[in-house]
Amino acid sequence: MASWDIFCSVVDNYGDIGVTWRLARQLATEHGQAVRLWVDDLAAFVRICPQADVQAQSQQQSGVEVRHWSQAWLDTEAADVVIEAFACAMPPAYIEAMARRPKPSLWLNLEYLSAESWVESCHGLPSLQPNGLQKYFYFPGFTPLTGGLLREGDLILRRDAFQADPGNSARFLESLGVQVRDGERRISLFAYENPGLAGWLDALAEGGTPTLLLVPEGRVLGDIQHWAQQSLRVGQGCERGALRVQVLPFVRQEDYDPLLWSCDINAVRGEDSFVRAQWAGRPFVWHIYQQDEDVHLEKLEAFLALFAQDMDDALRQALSDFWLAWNGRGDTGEAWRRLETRLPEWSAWIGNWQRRLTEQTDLATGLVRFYTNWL
Ligand code: TRH
Repeated sequence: MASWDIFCSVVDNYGDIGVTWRLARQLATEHGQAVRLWVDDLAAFVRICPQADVQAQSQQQSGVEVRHWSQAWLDTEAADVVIEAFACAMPPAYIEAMARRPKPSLWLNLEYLSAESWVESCHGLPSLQPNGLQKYFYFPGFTPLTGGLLREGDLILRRDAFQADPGNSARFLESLGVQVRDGERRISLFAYENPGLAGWLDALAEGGTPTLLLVPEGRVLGDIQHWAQQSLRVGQGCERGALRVQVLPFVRQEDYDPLLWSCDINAVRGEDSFVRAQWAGRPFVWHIYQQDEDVHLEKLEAFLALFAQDMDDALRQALSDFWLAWNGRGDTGEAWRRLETRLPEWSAWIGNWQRRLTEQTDLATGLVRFYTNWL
């Protein structure tokens, strides 16, 4: 068993902590590693792990030692493997401790997920260090030449078992305060503020399919309230035409999967929820994290190019139009109406895509192998 230190600085939102917390759990529980997760913002951690203590300097959660990474760094023995998540700049004293060990630590910089083709050639490259430490870039990704995606060993089996009995989703949603109705299509919505939301909600309300939109509390709620012209709290909702909207509590990370599995379509964002929607195997739309100079649109196009490779032209066009509109480039309502007519093909495509992805080595297993080979 090796010791691992994962450093996470929360920039904003829940993606940094979401990815590192999921990885830490998997390394500890599936691979039997001794894992410490250093996080500088325990409030963000408590949001996705509500049983955690926001004050604790050190706590044990799901087999992981969670440490508060505070400004004043206390000397600590360095681990065998050190993951600097998203180039978060670790304490200089810790880096010295890594170099001082009889066998210096392996240093991995875990990068953000991207489908851009250059990722394959940069994954696993070394980055020379003045202190003799060996540091490598580790890129998650969608192809076998990348570091893969986070996927727990039993995830697909648990999902299949859950989806095999519709009673599971009804019970799960009822536990969140949702009254399910027979024959209603269900969509989950996790997004940033989105000017295109109203056009899509209008299209759903005016459409012919009764739809229940489930919205965990968060940044998109302001746009929902604006559209509904009323304030909405957790547990409350509104109805217009064919559309029923309900605001849900923000659930702990483990409960976000059953929410995705319970829906026919999922709107997701950032990085971790985007990956989880792919494992859910249902049609999804991605609200990408916005970056300066529209860099994010290149990443969106790169994913679409990979995902929609060999797709029928009409479906590819409809999908790409809606995804771009969702990300500020076009009319969401009009694009949705066109895409909706292709829902069966879209669902089938995602099923195949997800099956292909499961053939890849998952990120945590890949990291453990990388360390073993490096030894
Ligand atoms: O919160 P995000 O927008 O995170 C973003 C991205 O990671 C982005 O790339 C990064 O640069 C930025 O943060 C700083 O979206 P993401 O990645 O989907 O993370 C959300 C996490 O929250 C994910 O682990 C799922 C979890 N979650 C819950 O635990 N409960 C919930 O109810 C919901 C809706 C999400």
